[in-house]
Amino acid sequence: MANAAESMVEVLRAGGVRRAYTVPGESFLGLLDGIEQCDDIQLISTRHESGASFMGEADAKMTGVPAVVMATRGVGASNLAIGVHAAKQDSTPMVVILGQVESDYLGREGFQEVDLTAFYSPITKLAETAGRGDRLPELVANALRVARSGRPGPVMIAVPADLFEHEVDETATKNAQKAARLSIAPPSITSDAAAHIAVRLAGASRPVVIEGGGARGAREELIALSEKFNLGVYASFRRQDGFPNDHPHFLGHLGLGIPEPCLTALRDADLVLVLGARLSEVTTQSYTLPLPSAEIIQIDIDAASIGGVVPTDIGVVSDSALAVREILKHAPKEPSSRTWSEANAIYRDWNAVKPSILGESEGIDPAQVIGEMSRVLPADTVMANDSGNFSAFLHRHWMYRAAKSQLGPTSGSMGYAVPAAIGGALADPSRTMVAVAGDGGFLMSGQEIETAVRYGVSMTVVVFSNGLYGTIAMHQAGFKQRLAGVDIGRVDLAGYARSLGAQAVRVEALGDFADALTTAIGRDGVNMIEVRSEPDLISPSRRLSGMLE
Ligand SMILES: Cc1ncc(C[n+]2csc(CCOP(=O)(O)OP(=O)(O)O)c2C)c(N)n1
Repeated sequence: MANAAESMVEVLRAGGVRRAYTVPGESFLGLLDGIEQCDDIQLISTRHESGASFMGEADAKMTGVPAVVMATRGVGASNLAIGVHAAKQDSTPMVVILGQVESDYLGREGFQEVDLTAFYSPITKLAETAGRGDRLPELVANALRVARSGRPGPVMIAVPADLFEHEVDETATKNAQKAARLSIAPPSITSDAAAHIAVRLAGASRPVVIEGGGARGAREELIALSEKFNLGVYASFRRQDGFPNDHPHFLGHLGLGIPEPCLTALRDADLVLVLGARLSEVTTQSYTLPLPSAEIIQIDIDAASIGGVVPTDIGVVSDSALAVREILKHAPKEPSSRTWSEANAIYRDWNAVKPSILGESEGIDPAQVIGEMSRVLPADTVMANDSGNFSAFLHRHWMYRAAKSQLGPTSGSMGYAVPAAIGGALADPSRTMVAVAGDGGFLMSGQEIETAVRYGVSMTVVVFSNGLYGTIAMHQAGFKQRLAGVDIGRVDLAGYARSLGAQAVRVEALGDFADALTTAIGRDGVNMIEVRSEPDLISPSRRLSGMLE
C-alpha cells in the first residue's frame, strides 16, 4: 500500500514527467515529499508561482511532455494562473495540481479557500476537484491523457489536503501507470483528402501556408511541401520557428505591427493552407486575413479549431506531419514556375537592420542590438521573449533559423522571458538560451534568476531598459496624446541581477554590447546584460515625442 501522494508521483513518472515546478505550500506536503524522494522527477522550487507556471510551460514546449506545476489553495493558484493561461493559449500540455483545504472544511470559505474548479475552468481544458484519495492516481493519469490529446493544453486537479494521505492499493497505481503511458495514435488525413488537397495546391496560382504551433512537429515536412508545391509560407504569431526564416519561400511573421507590404502576398493568395494554426486575433491581423475570397484549407489536430474564425472550404482533422507527408505523395513532378522572390524580398527588407535614426546623444536603438545579437549568437539559439515593444524589434530583426528556437507566449504576458528561459534550459541544457525582456517585464519575474542560479542553469538575459511601460505609452500617445502610469523608476537592474547571483553588466553604448554578449554566452551560470535603450524610440518606426505632439 502506498499513500495517494506517492502513487500520484509514480503515475507522473510513468507519464514521462521529469520536472515539477512549484512554490511549496502546506496543503500538498505529501506530494512535495513524494516528488523530492523520487529520483526521476526533479522538484524545482521557484520564487513566485508565476515563475513556476512559465517555467513549466516553456519546458513542455521544448519537450512535448506535459509540465507539472503545483501551488497552494487560492493564494498560490492566483499567482500560478498567468502561466496556465499562457499554456491554454499556446496549446501547451500541462498538469496543474493545486492543494485545497481539507475535505471537512470545503465550501465554508476555509483558510485561503476559493472554488478552484470554477476559478480554473476557463483557463484549462479540464478542471476538477478530487473527491476521493484512492482515485487520485486515476485522476492524474486522466489529466496527462487530456493534456496531451487533441489540441494540447492545461488540466487542473484540486486536491483537498487530507486526500494525499489516503491509502491506494497497488492495482490502482499500476492501472493508472499503464494509463499514463498510453500513447494515442494521432488522427491522420485520408489518402483521398490528401490527393484532393494536392490537386488544389498544384492548381492554385498564388498559394500560401500559415503555419502555427500545431505544425511544430512538421517542420521538415513543411519545408518539403513548400518546395515541391512551390508555396509561400507565413508564420503565425510567435511561431516564427516553424519554418526557416532564411528560406526563399518565407514571407514573414503575422505578428503585431506588421506593415501592409508584408501582408500583400497573403492578400493576393488565391489559396491559403492553414497548418496547425488557430488563427488568433493577432495572426489574422484583427480577424481581417486570410480573405474569405481565397480558398481556405485548414488542417488541424482539433476539429473545434477548424473553420471557427475564417470560412473554410476544406477542413481536415489530422496531425500536421502525417497530413503533409500524405499530401507530398501526390506532389507534382515539377514545381510550378511561380516565384516568391518579390514577396520574400519585402520580408527581407523589413527584417534587415538599417542604420539607426537616433542621434549620437540618444540612447541605444534596440534594432542595432538585435543586429549585434545576430552576429554573435549561434543560429540555433533559443530566444525566450517577454511582452512589450522591445519584442517588436526582436520579432522583426532576429531570424529564427532552427527548430524549437522561439519561446514566446501568444498570451502576450509580461514576466514570461526569464522563467521561460529557465524552463527551456532545464529541458535542453545543450542549447544557447537567451531571455529578452523590457525593464517592466523583467521587474515582474527577474527574481527567478535566483532559481536559475540555485539549479545551476546557464543562460543569458538581455533587458532593454527604457524606464517606461513603452507599449502602453505608445498606445496612450496614439489615444489621447498624453501618458498615464507608464513610468518605471531608474533601477540598477544589473545590480539587482548580481544580488540574485548573476554576472551582470550595464551597456550604455552600442559598441560595448557585442563584447558583453560574447562574454555572457561563453560563461556558465546566469549572465545578464542591462541595455539602456532610448525611450523615445517607442517602436521600430516611431518616436514617442512625435506621437505626443
Ligand atoms: C502581465 C501583463 N500585464 C500587463 C500587460 C500590458 N502590457 C503590455 S506591454 C506592457 C509594457 C511593457 O513594458 P516593458 O517590459 O518595459 O517593455 P517596453 O514596452 O517598454 O519595451 C504592458 C504593461 C501585459 N501584457 N502583461
